[in-house]
Amino acid sequence: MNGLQEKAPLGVGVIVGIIMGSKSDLPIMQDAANIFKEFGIPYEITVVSAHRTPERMFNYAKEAHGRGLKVIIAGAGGAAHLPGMVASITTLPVIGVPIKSSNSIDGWDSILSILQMPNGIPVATVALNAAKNAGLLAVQILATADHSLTLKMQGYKDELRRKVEESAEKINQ
Ligand code: RP5
Repeated sequence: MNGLQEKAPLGVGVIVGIIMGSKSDLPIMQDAANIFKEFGIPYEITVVSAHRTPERMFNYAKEAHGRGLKVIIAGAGGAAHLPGMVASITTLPVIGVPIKSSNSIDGWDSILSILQMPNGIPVATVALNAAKNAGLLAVQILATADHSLTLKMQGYKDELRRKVEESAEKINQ
């Protein structure tokens, strides 16, 4: 695969869109895709730049709901306007992933660009580079209308607990 088109065909069963400002964001954003693979959720992943392809961004956000998407995950770094601008166009929930990219000063620029949205246009902002948590949050949003996903998420959390208890036991020995 070329890394940016690994997905079901557009509009066929895809319920999550992962977008990012540059192909250079892919190593981080891949963590979200891995969560959807683990949970068996059809997703698409592509590059949409707010600054370099504003029309592509507008069309993506405008058409997302009609194409059947339920959640959008948007990652960007530096002057990271993609998540907020997409959120301003669509009624879908948007999860923003701040990325410490090559043009980031220290990552705070990415975080604040995505986090400090004006009233009325929320973006659910996860931690720096935390695309995995963005994926998990999207699963939890989808699980509110899908009991089988709730059960899978419970299993995921049970496994986290089991691992911590196992490591605590090892340290105690
Ligand atoms: C942002 O600029 C992108 O999201 C990326 O994080 C950053 C650097 O992009 P490239 O110069 O690597 O294309 O818009």
